[in-house]
Amino acid sequence: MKTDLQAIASCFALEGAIESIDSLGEGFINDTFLIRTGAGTPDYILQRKNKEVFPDVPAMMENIRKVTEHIRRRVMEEGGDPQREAMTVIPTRDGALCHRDPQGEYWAVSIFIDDTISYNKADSPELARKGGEGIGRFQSQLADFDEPLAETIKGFHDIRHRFVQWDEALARDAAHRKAALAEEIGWIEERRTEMLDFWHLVEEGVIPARVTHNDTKINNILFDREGRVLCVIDLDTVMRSTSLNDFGDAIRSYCNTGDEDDRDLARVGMSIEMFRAYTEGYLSQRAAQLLSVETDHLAFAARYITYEQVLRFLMDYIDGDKYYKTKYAEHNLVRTHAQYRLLQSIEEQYPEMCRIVAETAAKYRH
Ligand code: ADP
Ligand code: GN1
Ligand code: MG
Repeated sequence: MKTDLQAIASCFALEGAIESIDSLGEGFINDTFLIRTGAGTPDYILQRKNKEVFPDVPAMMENIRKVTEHIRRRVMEEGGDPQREAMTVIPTRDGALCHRDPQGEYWAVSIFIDDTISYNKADSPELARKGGEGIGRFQSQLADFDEPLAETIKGFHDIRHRFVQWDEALARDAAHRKAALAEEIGWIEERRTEMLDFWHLVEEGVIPARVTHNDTKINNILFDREGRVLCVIDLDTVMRSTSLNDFGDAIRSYCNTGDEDDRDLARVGMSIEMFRAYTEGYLSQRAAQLLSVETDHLAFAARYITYEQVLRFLMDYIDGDKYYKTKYAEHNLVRTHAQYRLLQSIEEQYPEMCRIVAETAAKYRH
């Protein structure tokens, strides 16, 4: 049945008359639309939230409401523009944070932040530095957030949980692809122990839990025309975890010289220049707050999150492409190879990355 976007949009407390509704963005998870209204009233983002990925959309929207209200208060204290530097969730006309349509799909609306620029990778060290500052600022804004948050995706960056899913996916071999993937499966298995050893520090509380975004890839950040981070969006995965996730996922996207799904592996690699710049921006905001056990693991976080991404793309391919949106049959396998090439590049440059983090942390700690 065709979705009646107009009817769905009308359920929300929008200002102005709806002039158009068009598909928008490159997200892999939700379906996103831009609602244009006339001059003098805001435009809006309408999203079908993916209920296969997020089992409790109302609880997720409650997280987003709490977090965006907190950020809005902080932006106002800092003298910023709360309409552009914080996301604004628009409730339904009945006051709910999301609308459930007759097919059981969940929809949510927020204000569209216009006149912004988005990127898929950093095009200059300056942009990477500003990106690091922006994520540092986001984490600082939420440092005193003390309300409960629902776990919107169970074990999202918990590699022990990911291995349970991985082992199940291999056992199921739902798409009968496993036999052809011995080499790729080996990439995951070779690194299983070192990844679990790292995660053990999180499980033991040695590395503390903080409120983190968990999906800081560069296209989840809106930049202004001066190249500053205006607003961090896609808050579906804001939860308590380790702040290292946000650093690692940002490095994975900002510093890749190729595309996340590049077929030409010669283009893929981690730019140490971008790494230095992002680290500089991030630690300029966060070095004084982070424990040394956190800074000591920042460089490793880039390995951890990139490894996890290889695992997730490969697992989805083995499962028959159920999780991520794909554009062609082998897309998840191409993504796996490109992310693995990136992981190798990060591993090769790891000693230098550790040196850069240590020097930069020392510079900003006091
Ligand atoms: P997904 O979870 O599918 O990645 P996102 O929340 O990231 O969905 O939204 C997809 C894209 O829509 C973003 O990358 C961004 O380009 C655009 N977008 C989403 N929310 C807003 C917003 N409030 N203002 C402007 N653009 C937005
Ligand atoms: C997804 O939602 P989006 O497209 O911003 C995914 C991330 C992955 C990323 C890979 C909820 O991000 O975890 O790192 O794709 N989000 C979710 O590009 O699974
Ligand atoms: Mg997104």
